[in-house]
Amino acid sequence: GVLMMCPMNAYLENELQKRYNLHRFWTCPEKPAFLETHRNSIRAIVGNASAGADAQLIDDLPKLEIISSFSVGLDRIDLGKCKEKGIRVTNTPDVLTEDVADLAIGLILALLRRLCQCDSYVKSGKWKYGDFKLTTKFSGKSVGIIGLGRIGTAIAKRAQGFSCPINYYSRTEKPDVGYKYYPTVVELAQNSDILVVACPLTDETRHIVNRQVMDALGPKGVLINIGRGPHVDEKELVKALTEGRLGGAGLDVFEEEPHVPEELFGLENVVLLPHVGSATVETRNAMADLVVGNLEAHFAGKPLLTQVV
Ligand code: 8YV
Repeated sequence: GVLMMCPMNAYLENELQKRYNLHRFWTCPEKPAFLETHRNSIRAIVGNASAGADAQLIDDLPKLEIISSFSVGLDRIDLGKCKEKGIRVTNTPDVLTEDVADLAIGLILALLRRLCQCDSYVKSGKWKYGDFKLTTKFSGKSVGIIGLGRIGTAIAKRAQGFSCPINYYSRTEKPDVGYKYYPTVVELAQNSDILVVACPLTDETRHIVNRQVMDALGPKGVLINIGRGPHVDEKELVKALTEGRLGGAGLDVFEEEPHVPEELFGLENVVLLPHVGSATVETRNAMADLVVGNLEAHFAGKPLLTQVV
């Protein structure tokens, strides 16, 4: 049996159903009773960025062999527990890199050029009655990236196309990338007009964008988050934005999705998206193929396609 944690993608659900005895966890009214009944038949879990597998669930399923995640981020899976119990873990890297990097650039442009306000200005008929106020140029602005992995690098390449100087922070300096390295996020923020969060969420990166970083970015700086909500101290972000200590924010992720702080709704210098970084038909299909491909490889005794643990 395969346990799917929450609704993700119709194509994925269909492909899983064709191959396996698929249990949709979100439709079970009595979860503890369900786990008790199926504890000896569930051999795989399919999770995503909002529902993974914690230590308790892993312990409740003694026949669990593999967790195949419909996401690149693995912060919802207890990886330590998986290592300890010899449970394999796979994710969906690479196939979503371009979409997430594209969306980061989209957020920057939407925020600086006020695309959403421009759109409603025209659609509401206001264009006939006045001028739209000037916005902020993107090309040539310095871009600071937290995390120069697959996604961070793809964002850097795109920003280079806009003639932006690129700075980055990561745990260690990368040789030969040609971008300016800063050993702390505060220094990165001090030296960047636009700060982009593109690292995995771990204990070390939780609230990596704190009040000090926001103040270093300053009233002309903008924050872009396409990583995970908890990378940013959201309470401090709301304060920094409402007090005018931070220039703006473009956010695809939040600390308690789908909850978004309502204080942000009225702010002109904020763009809010419902976690859609990888949400294109093409990419979600490719992610689904990887999830299924990993399960098939596992049950056929073949090497996994994208193994993490
Ligand atoms: C998805 C993501 O939103 O890959 C990730 O880490 O956050 C996203 O691609 C999610 O897992 C889809 O359900």
